[in-house]
Amino acid sequence: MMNFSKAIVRRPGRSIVNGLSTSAHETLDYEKALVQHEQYIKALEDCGLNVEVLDCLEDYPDSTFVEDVAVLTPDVAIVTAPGAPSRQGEIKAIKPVLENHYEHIEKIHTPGTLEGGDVMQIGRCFYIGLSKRTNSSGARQLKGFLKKYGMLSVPVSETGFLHLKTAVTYIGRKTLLVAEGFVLPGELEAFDRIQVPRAEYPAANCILINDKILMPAGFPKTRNRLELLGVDIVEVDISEFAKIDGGLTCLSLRF
Ligand code: CIR
Repeated sequence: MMNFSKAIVRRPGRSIVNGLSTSAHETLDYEKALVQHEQYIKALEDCGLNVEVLDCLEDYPDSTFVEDVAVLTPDVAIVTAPGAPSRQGEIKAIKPVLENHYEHIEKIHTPGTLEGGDVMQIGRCFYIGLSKRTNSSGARQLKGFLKKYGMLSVPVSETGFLHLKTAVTYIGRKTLLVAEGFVLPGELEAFDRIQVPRAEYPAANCILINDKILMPAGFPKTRNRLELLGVDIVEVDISEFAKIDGGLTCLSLRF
């Protein structure tokens, strides 16, 4: 079980239409994104979380993807060093927010890079994926901080996806939700898995919050498979954010 009581989100600014994307995409509809963001906050609240909503940062088009700028654990918050140059300035704005919640704050330093989307928490163990955004120095630094505060970590070899959690998320019951085509690295083989069909691959990015699973709307096959677990499902439409590779997890920090 993952027990969280709070979440931090950041409202998207108009500049989100210029957010980074790995594919050609339809222009993002800002008004619609704002509505979906509001619904996302409501969905987190429906999962029992108290949500702190931060103002938008127009200078940083991707700053609504707040998960990437910090790794939150029960005992320490780690401010990351985003691998995407256009996102590096986002970290200045998150530190003071975390100081209101955490006594202990650590920081990943260059040449290390690390984005929170590459970090999958399972209880007190954190799986750290290498990617174009997270390098081995960043992963090593995070491992050191986790060890210092009595937590475990396991490095995961590069997946070919944007972030580790683009391809795989933990949904409780010793089970991973895994995108079809993603070759599960040896480090994750011990878990049971539910496959997300290729046509529904954004649904591989779900969030276990307390006793519920938050999932993106519009993926009926994956929903059916999750329902077989007998778990409560909360759905939210994030189609505008998906246009620039945004998934469910990246829109919040949970702790
Ligand atoms: C980016 O490329 O940085 C954003 N457009 C999407 C970030 C998604 N973050 C995540 O999956 N943790």
